[in-house]
Amino acid sequence: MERTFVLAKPDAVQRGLIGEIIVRLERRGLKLVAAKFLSVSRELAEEHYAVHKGKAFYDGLINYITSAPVVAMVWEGPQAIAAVRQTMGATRPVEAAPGSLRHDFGLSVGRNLTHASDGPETAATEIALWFTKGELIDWQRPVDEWIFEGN
Ligand code: D4T
Repeated sequence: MERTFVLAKPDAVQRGLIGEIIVRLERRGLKLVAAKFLSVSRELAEEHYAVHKGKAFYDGLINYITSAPVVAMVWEGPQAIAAVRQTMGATRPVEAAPGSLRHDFGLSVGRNLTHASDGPETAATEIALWFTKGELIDWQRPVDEWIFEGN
């Protein structure tokens, strides 16, 4: 089973879209294994977005992610990384598929509502950056046999 890191970014929190993000992931069948509401420090933001340091949009990105609280989450399921990115839609909302969250609620790449890990290595790094091991909850959900084939 795969795990992926998801952020409801400051714009999603300010716009009252935390529930919308969670309901879409729950409805898809993914299982929540960790969640917390927090203000992002500059240090954490810079570590999370280290790969983008030096790019033209970097300073704006750091200011944006530290500007208001976020909800950090870990979701689990078969191919959870691909499934969550598909539910979120392309990074640029005007390129996101109709029905995806960024399409349905977004317009600007710099206000694109969510973050989701883009591969197994980033998922592992991001989960370890944002959560302690003790914050990741292993729990059983009987309905999984009706969602996950071969569970
Ligand atoms: P995140 O990391 O926020 O989920 O976005 P993506 O994984 O979908 O996209 P990314 O890493 O390419 O970009 C990280 C973050 O930077 C913002 N951004 C990106 C921006 O403001 N201007 C840009 O031109 C790009 C490419 C949006 C997401």
